[in-house]
Amino acid sequence: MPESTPYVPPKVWKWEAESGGRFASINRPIAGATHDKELPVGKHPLQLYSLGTPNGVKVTILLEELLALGIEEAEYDAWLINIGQGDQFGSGFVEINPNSKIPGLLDRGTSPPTRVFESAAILLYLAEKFGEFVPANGRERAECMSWLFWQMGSAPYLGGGFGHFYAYAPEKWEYPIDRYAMEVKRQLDVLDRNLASRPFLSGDSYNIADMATYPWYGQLVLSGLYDSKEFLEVDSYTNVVRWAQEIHNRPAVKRGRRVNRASKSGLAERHDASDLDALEANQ
Ligand SMILES: N[C@@H](CCC(=O)N[C@@H](CS)C(=O)NCC(=O)O)C(=O)O
Repeated sequence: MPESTPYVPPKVWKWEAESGGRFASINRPIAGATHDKELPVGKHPLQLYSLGTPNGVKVTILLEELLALGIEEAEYDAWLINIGQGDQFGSGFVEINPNSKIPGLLDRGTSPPTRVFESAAILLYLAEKFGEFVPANGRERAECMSWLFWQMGSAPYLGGGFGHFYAYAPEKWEYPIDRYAMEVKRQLDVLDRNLASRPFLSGDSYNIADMATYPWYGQLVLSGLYDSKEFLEVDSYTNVVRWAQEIHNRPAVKRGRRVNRASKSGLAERHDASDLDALEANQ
């Protein structure tokens, strides 16, 4: 095999060419809007601008769970932000999320309207607004916050690290795949040990920590995100599989998974509970 020349970084990094791989064309080293585009506004106070990725689905799961409890004020309009086409860099979206990533929420029920970005901040905002799915105080709340923030700190190693190098990078490189596979397996073991002694991540109650973690680590063990089921031996994390399956089967979770998905089994946009009812009736 020919020896490859090791990369020597220049003194100053310059953005000269796309790095290759999936998503290379939307990555930029600068923030801010690239074009003017107002966001659409629907009839409900809650306007969600998102996509049915793991980070997006966290929020639609919570909203559907709130609606399933009969909280009508949680009705929402969900608009599709197509990150592959650069919608996240439109001026209206950047006003809601200066970080140009889905999900973004605008609560027009407050005066002035409240913008919220970062999926965990959105989960916490909604859970506190409606007083559900977050323990009010004490040790239980601390435990819920700990797992919620654990998820936010950990998932970038799964998606941006392991997923990127295992599935999206232009070539397979052993060093980064080894590094991130090891970290993701360690994270799965953290979850598995925790779930050995309790039904849900923070104890007996199903809450926003589970809703944040299921779309990443739950989907990883159930369907093998990045086609990695065998590679990571995900079936061996039996407590995670049991926990994920239980959440996966919840009716509200099934509904939440379908929102902001431009596919036959999903809805690109959702503006009323009846949109999902109709979809479910047809399948
Ligand atoms: N920490 C953020 C991450 C959000 C995120 O990475 N969103 C991705 C989709 S899952 C995105 O919008 N990517 C578009 C881009 O990077 O340009 C959160 O949890 O809300």
